[in-house]
Order: sequence, then structure tokens, then C-alpha cells
Amino acid sequence: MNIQPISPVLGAEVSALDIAKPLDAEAVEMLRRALADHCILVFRNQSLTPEQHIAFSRRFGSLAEHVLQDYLLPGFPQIYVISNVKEDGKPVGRAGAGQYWHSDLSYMAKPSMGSIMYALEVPPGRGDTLFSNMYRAYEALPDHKKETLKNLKAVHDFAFTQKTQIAGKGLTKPASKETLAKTPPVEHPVVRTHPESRRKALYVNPGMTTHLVGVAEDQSRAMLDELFEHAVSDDFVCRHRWQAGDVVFWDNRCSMHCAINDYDENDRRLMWRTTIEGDTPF
Ligand SMILES: O=C(O)CCC(=O)C(=O)O
Repeated sequence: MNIQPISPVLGAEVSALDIAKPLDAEAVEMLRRALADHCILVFRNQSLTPEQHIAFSRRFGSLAEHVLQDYLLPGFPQIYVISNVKEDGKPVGRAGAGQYWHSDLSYMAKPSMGSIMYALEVPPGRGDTLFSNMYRAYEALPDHKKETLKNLKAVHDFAFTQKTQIAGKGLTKPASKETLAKTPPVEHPVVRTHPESRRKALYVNPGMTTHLVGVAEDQSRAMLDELFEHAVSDDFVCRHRWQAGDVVFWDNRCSMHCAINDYDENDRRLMWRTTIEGDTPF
């Protein structure tokens, strides 16, 4: 396989590798290392069955079932379907998912380490996904800000995501009381250390982080807004233009992402995503 950076900001393309086939331990180790270094890995021209997508994903950890159970692929609860496609009038997946900056499952005590998205149908030139490099966002902060953030924790809350990003948009069914009960607010360090690269990364996101622990409300809001704006500045962001057959593996420990909704309901966009479980951030 070849692994080449695709932009000065983040991301590497992995070529000459068919991920539908079983991988040896050495290949898995190379991919793991490249992911921790580049934040996202792109594999082009892949063709995967659900079983192959799951088998590839499992080489990197156990798979989580998404908390929004209505959008799992029938027979394959490890695959979360993101799509605007309707069959017989019924949505085949979740429309409009992730159209705000976030890091997957940051509202869980053990958030996801990475997610692997496979594009089956893509509206040409539309429906891109933005990724930001949270190592770089952290590293670019002035020393006094790094010092202020050093021991701070932030609260991440799925109920907040539901209220601010999901409710009222008419695309996703509201989360049930049971789902909300399974996802109480959690606290994570504002700056986390990547367990594999040992680099520090900012770990707050506008879609799921509500406030800083022990900081007055207005100050917390101002500090978070400043960090969010900083983290999505051009210096840290890269745009992935999907083609059918692309697989993008993103590392949730050192990146955020945001899906762009610039297509309409007649443009078919169909993506499958597996979600790899992670550890408690430190
Ligand atoms: O559909 C996309 O491009 C990304 C959706 C998303 O944000 C996610 O799967 O977490």
C-alpha cells in the first residue's frame, strides 16, 4: 500500500489496498499509525458488502451501535445509514446528519475513537464533508491560552445536540426518552492527549459541548465560542469531495467534521458508517 498526504492541513490517501480483503497485522498497524498522524485516511474505488465494511472496521476496535437506533442498516446494527434516499416513501437512513461541527459520540463517557464512512451514492460535486485538524488547532494557540486550558474540563451533552442540532429541523426523529436517559451529560478534558501519537489536541465541539466546568457561564460561552471559531479557521480545515466508492476513516480523537447540505431531495446521497469504540479521554 501507499500512504500519501492529500493536503498540508490533514489527511492521507491510501492507495493500492483493497480493504474488502482481509488485512494482515502489519497493514493494520501501518493504517493505525497513519490515522493517528494524519487524522483522516481516504481509500478510493472501494466496493464493500456490509460484512466487509464491518470486518475491516473491527480490525481497529469493537464497534458501537449508534444511539439513534432508527437508522441502522437492517440486519447489520453496526452500520449507521446516513442518507436522504427514500424507498417506498420511507427514509433508508438519517437525512441531514452531522451538519454541524462535531466529533462522534463526544457525549459518551467513552467517545468513539474513529468512524469509517463508505460512500455508495453521492450527488456529483455536492454533499462534501469538512474536517478540521484539532492537533494543529491546539498547537497554534498562544502559550498563555494553552496554560489556561490545561486543566479545564468541558461538559458534552447529547440532549443539547438534540435540542440545538436535531429538533425542529424535520429530518431526524426526536430521540426517545430512553435514548436521552442512556446519554447523561459527561465531562472531558478540553485538551486531550491522543493515546497513540501522544500529541495534544483540542477536544471541544460546537455541536455537543455545552460549557466549561467551574467557569462562569458568560465567560465559558465566550471562551468556547473563541475556541470553536479558531478550530475551524482555514488553517486547520480540509474539504473532502466524495466520489462513490470512497471510504474515509476519521480519527475522532484529533479531528472534528461537518457535513455540507448543499444538495436537494432529488440528489441521492447514501453513506454507511461504522463507529469504533474508544477510551476515556485523558
Ligand atoms: O454525512 C457526512 O458527510 C458526515 C455525517 C456525520 O457527521 C457523521 O457521520 O458523524
